[in-house]
Order: sequence, then structure tokens, then C-alpha cells
Amino acid sequence: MKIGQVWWQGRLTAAVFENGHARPIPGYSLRELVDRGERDGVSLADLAGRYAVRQHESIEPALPIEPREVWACGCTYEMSASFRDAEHGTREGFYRHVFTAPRPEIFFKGTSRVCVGPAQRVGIRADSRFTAPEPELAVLLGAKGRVLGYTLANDVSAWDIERENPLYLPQSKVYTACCALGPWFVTPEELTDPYSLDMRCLIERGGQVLFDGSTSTSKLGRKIEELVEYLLRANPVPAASVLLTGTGIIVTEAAALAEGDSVRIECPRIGTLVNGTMIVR
Ligand code: DO4
Ligand code: MG
Repeated sequence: MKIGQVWWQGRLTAAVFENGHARPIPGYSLRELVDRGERDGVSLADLAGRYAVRQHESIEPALPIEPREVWACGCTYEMSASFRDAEHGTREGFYRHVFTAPRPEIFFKGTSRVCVGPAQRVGIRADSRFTAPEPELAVLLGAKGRVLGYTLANDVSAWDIERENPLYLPQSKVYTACCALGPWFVTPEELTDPYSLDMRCLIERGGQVLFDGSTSTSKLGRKIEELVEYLLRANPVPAASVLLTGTGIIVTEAAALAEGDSVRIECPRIGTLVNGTMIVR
């Protein structure tokens, strides 16, 4: 099942998506539906099947959830680790160590305050000259880290700020509209194997494709359960939070994001997430 949110009757409302249409779930945001499912011990798919309206509405997907917390993993693909070692001149493999070490890199990406949904604009910091999209598989977490669904995420990052000094990572990662999510979550009953997903990212400017890169989650160097287990160590992340699993696509500096660009992340088994860009101050 595909489940997310739509703007319906003046509020963000949970909805099931089928054949290009939405079936809203009156009275519930997706966060409220997750909480209800946890309280009653019922799966999201069961709740949605019970409460979604029967008629199909022509409404576009919105931000699929207002997450309580957003966390993100880094250097989970060899590509991301080796690119960063090259960027920082860390020949000894500062980032490669993180790719291979037992403990993964996990950082706080923010709350729903920094999230945007499909067709909304992601942010480019006014003080960054090289901001890049990081297309990632993301998971919706229930209580105790149970995976309730999979979606696409853009961990938009000011790479030049990170490049200046790794201690600037939070400033490169966390700011207004730094995280796009969508178009919806695919539940684990429908998406049984998250390790064989093709992902592609295109950056378009003025109708021209500036960048086109792809990867597969088969290159993800860690199991999602392992990432969640580390995330929850001494850190009881609440239900209705989201975890980004890292990028396997590295864009070139020539394709640094500029205002007005369009970033398209495609994953045939999940959907397509398209966002414009804007400068944020
Ligand atoms: O270490 C920096 C962040 C890495 C990251 O966000 C990623 O690999 O996706
Ligand atoms: Mg990332």
C-alpha cells in the first residue's frame, strides 16, 4: 500500500494512493494514524483500509508526514565515502573508515520544520556556492524503530561548507527546506526487498538536463535494521520519525544547485519526487 498525505478540507490529511488518485482518511494526519496504529497494535495498512474514503479524489500528494524527528546516515555507500575523502584530501580514509567501521555515521537532520513535500522548493543556503541534492531511500519509523514504510528523500547539503571543515557538517546539513520527502510511503507488505531498488537523480535547468546519475540500493553498505539499531542506542527516537539511509549518487560541482533548478528523484518501485529550488537566508 502507498500511504502519505494530501491537502484535504483545509488540513494535511492521511491518504491512500491508488492508480494516480488519493483516498483521504478523514480526521487523521499520517502522524496521528501512526500513533493510533501504535496504540491499538494495528498496522497502517489495516487502519488505512478501514478508514479511507471509498471515492478516489484527484489530489496531488503533499508532504507524506510531518515527522517528529528526521535523522540521516552518511557514508553508507562506497561512492559517498570515497568522494568525501577526495574532497577533504583525507588519504588515510577518514570517511572510508566510517563506511567500513561497525558504527555508522548518523546525524540529526531536523524536524518537520525543515521538511518539504513533492513539488515544494528545497533550500539553497545563501552562503553556499556548492549545494547538492543527496537522493536517498528513507524509512518511516514506528515505536522501537519498527519500519512502517519506505519513501524517497533529498538530503540537500551545502557541500562547500562541509568541505571547508567536517565540523561544519550541521551547518551544511540543517537549515530551512533542507529535506524533501515523498511522494508517499510504500508499506513493507508491498515493498518486501528494499535492497534492490533502482534510483536515479536528474537536475534540470531551463529545460536542459544538467546532471543524470543513478545507483541501486544493492550498493547500500549496511542493513537498515543495523542503522536503526545504532540510531536507537541510548536515544529513544519517537514513532513517526524518519531515517534517511545515505546517498549513492554524487553530483558534479558543475551541477551545483542554483535557484530555479528542478531536482527529480526517481525510483520505479516507490515513485518520483520532484522539487524546485530557492535561496534561503
Ligand atoms: O559525512 C557526511 C554526510 C554524508 C551523507 O549525508 C551521505 O553519505 O549521504
Ligand atoms: Mg546524505
